[in-house]
Amino acid sequence: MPVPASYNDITQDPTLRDFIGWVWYEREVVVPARWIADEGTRVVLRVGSAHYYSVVWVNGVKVTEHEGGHLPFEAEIGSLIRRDPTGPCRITIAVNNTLTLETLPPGTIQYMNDSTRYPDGYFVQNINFDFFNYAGIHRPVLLYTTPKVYVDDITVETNFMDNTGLLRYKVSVNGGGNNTLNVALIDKDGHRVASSNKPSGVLRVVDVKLWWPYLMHENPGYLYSMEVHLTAVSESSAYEDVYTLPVGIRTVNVTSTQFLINNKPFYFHGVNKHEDSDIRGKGLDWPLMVKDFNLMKWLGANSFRTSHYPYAEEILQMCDRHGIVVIDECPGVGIKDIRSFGNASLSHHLVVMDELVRRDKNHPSVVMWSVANEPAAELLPAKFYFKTLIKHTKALDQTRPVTYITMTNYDRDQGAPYVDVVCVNSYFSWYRDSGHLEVIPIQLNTQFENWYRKYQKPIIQSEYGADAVAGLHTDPPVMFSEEYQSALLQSYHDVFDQKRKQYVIGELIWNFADFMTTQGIFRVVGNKKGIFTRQRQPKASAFILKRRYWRLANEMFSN
Ligand code: GCB
Repeated sequence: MPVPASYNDITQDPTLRDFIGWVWYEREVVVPARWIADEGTRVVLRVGSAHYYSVVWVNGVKVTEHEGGHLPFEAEIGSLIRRDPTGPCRITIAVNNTLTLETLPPGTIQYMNDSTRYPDGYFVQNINFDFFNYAGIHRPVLLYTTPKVYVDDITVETNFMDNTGLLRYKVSVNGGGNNTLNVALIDKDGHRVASSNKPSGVLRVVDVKLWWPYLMHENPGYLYSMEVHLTAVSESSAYEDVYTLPVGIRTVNVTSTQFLINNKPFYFHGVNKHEDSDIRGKGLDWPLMVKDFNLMKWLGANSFRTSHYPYAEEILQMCDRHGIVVIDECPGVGIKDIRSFGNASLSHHLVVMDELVRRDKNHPSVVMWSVANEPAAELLPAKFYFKTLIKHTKALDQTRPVTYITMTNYDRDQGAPYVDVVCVNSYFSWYRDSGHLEVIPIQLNTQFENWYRKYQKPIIQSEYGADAVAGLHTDPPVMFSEEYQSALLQSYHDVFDQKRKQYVIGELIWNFADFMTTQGIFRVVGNKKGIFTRQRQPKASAFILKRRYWRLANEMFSN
């Protein structure tokens, strides 16, 4: 089985495509002899992500286990491989994709006990989310080394005053010893613009070049390099560790009507994505990733939401470099059952936010955390659940706003008082009033007015859209044709154009591309709400959005 990739679509075997349970990956590798010989080297095994639950062994010895399908985990394996320095290193990873009421996303296993209708022991996996539960090792598995004393983590928070950039940082070192640290900030031309020898502090950057979003500035995505140089002496050995972190200097603020980046109003004109494509499923794929960035830039999109789980770090690194703004969503999708609001679910959700913030906190492109998508926010336990979750996330990161994506009626949403930005999904003239495009102006207007009147917070239309089968044409527009999708989008846009003068701060189309879902009577080989097909070819709607997004960009640029 190739890695990285989902295993589901690789073979011709239908039982593997729809498999639920444990699968096993195993491979022998040869580790460089000097890694083994040098006791002062830490050898780390790192898994970018594996969906959903993983147990990892090296040479038959369990080294770690991890819950959660979209974030990295690692284990130090140096002492283990030193036990048998001449033998190969056998890495075994067992992965289980079963979802329960307490996983994120949640699901249930349902046994079908009627022996007149189902074979013995027959069960199905039920889920409450609209994408295929692809499984396997989705991101690269790496072996890397550090010295025994090493840079374990860096946190940066940025600000600026007039022309001076302020970079507050903290470096944590693990492994003890007598350390010397040198921290330097290098600009794109290779000039050292600030430095320090303290583990934490503030670097001042004169004539700062700020990090700006794509299409908001002629030089978007400006990154400095923060070079951290550690030298340490421990038990009479000397160690040296160097880590380079790309740093963008920018601020994010929210008022009751605006989203500000570097104190200027930012309007999200972007997309919702999925990690999804033919054959590889959710596996990381560089050509696909670069293609998607080219398409987003062609479209004039300045942002996307990582619906409905954290994406690969490589994608966020691209966002930093290209100035694409990100709403970073955790896998809290499909939390519908009241039993998924209990303590066990909440504590796992808090751990996932810890892992997510630790991984993504230093990306300038990430401007907001989304802790969930369309939870059953009307249930009473949602109040405590979201209050706790949002408070926890704000304590982890005091610089970014926090939201979750809602579809609950504004009057019954228990968590809305705690979010910084209201993010609403709606599908007028699709799931309700199907075929009646004429209701969009009134219903969308009512939606915005109600939410704003009640909460006085800026609003993002975090999803809207319609399925369109590429190549299907009807005039007058009929559902599932390219014309209907285009007409629906345009009706939404008319209302956005009125409300963005007031408190609507963004619009994210559902979806960037068609994507695979579970089989069901509402989906014809997947969800077809993409403005691009799954193979990344444009539908008519893509050209409508392209015209609109470039117009919006020109407006923002000239302001
Ligand atoms: C939604 C969900 C998204 C679905 C979409 C749809 O509200 O957030 O995951 O795919 O609607 O197409 O139904």
